[in-house]
Amino acid sequence: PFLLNVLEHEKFLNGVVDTYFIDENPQLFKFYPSKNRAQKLLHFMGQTMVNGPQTPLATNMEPSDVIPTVPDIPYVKSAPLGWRDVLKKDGPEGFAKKVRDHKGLLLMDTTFRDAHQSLLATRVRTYDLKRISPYVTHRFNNLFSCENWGGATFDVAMRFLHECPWERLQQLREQIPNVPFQMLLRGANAVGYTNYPDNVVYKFCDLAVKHGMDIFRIFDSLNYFPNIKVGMEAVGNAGGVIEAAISYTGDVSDPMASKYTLQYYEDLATELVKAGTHILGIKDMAGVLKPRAAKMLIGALRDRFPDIPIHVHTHDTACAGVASMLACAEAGADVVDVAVDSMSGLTSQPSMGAVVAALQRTELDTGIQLSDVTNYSAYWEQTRNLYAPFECCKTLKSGNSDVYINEIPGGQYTNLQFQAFSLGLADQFEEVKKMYAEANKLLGDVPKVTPSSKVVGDMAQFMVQNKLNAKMVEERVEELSFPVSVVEYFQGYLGQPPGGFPEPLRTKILKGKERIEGRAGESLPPIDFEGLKESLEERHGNIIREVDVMSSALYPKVTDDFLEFREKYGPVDALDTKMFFVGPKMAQEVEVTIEKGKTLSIKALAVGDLSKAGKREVFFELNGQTRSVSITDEA
Ligand code: 3PY
Ligand code: ZN
Repeated sequence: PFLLNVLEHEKFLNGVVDTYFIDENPQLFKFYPSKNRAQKLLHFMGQTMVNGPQTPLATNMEPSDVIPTVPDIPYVKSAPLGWRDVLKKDGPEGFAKKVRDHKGLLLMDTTFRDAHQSLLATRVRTYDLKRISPYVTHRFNNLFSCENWGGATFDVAMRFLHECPWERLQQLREQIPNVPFQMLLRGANAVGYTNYPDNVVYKFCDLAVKHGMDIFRIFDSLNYFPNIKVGMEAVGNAGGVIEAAISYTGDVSDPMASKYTLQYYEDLATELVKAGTHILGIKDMAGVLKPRAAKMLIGALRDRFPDIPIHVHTHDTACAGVASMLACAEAGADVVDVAVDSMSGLTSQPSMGAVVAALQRTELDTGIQLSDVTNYSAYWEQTRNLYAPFECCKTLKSGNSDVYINEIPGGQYTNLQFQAFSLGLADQFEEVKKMYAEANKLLGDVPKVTPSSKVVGDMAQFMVQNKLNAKMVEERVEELSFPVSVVEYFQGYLGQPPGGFPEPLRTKILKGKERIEGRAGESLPPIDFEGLKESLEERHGNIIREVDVMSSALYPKVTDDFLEFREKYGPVDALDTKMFFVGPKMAQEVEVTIEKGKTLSIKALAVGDLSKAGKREVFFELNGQTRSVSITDEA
């Protein structure tokens, strides 16, 4: 598939080639990949037709046949002004001040990130995000922000959707110039599951800003301030808006609470404000902030920090999200998180339409039109049907107030269920949820959010599989072989938990293994980006961009696989979603735009018989001409 570019050199073409020609022109031996993207796409489609989906589907539900209708936008030449224009003009501090001075309640729309991370296993593709982006630009210019990046989207984009997360960000930025973009940054863990060297976090934020990111919600899964601080500094240096966030757990309205009290949150908020956060984030990742607790917490923080905008995030797992967000708004929050109606509720965010309607004609009016929400929601209702194979919440048909007991984050709920199913523990999912609460206590009662939530989840599954309860774990700790994530947590790889590690459990589990007492990232040697680039080029040729190097620093194996896949199959992100997941229907003509102004017309014609060599010829019509690809039948 590689073309030798010596063949295109002017001197070579003119026959002026002496023996030094090659020595003097080392660039001739840098190869670039073949440009035949159309043939590669046919290859991908042929693979899907012969061997089934090229990305694992979670269930046997079929993506629906719908082509979601994009609502009309008014014909205007340019995008209306939005909060991003304020940010560009006034910078992060000026932006924060104007947000604080704003009278109505502002909304962040999570539809492009957390909503589908929580409901559809993060599988929504750039293709569907881009289609609705002009509508967001024109009808939702009042949004505080559009959350569209970070969290699990980075890794899932490459691992399962075979698309580049950086290209997603850049392409959405081109479509939505006026609404600030927001992302979720896991502090020193960036968009991964473990501490990275500091230079990775710094460069990651720098590249994110360069590709269009504006506001960074920065948290740490143990509320460990040194981990949050690394993220804050990285974002500040990159010129982004710093939204340092407290991960909320427990119940401040419970008079018996002894660990996660108002005082605990006020102290942490004070640290974040002192460290220079532009906005104070409250991240209620499980949706356990009850309305009364919301009033107490936001009220206390509002009194203490009258000048800092407060931005609250929640999940609607128990169906109390709208009530809580209204309570936050009344207690003085400036911004709350919602998802468009058809992508809201349950483990996702509360409904945008419900919050908009509740505040109409009040002092807190959001300035968003309910009819626009309806149109936006209709698009997403249809689009969601394309992702039917990932609607796996079989047990989550309704709200679940047991979240106040197990405190499972919204984003983890579906994941844990997937894992329970794949381990053959489907019937025991209830048991896993109960054990999750016990595992949390064993690990020291920690905030549970990526990656600490994974540690608690792994521990819970381990306990269910081995028929252990907390007491039995404590009694038999020396003879048990714990999951790697649990051992690493106790070693201190994620940071230090509030109140310290539980003893004697830690000592007994570690059995003399190394302990990190401070911040893990501090002792990690910096990544050599140049060296990494060279090693990527050795494997993939001369196609490596700065962003690929960064992706590889975060997820080496996933990035290698992604680059190899792209080399083999071309821009599969250009295919519509049903086609991407399950391939084309026979004889149906589809248009695929592989770049602006370059559209292919493709029709699948036939799949040939199995040859002696175990292959099948798959026939297509490509722009009116017959083409075929030869595919090994893996069955
Ligand atoms: C993530 O880290 O991806 C989260 O959404 C945490 O809530
Ligand atoms: Zn969330």
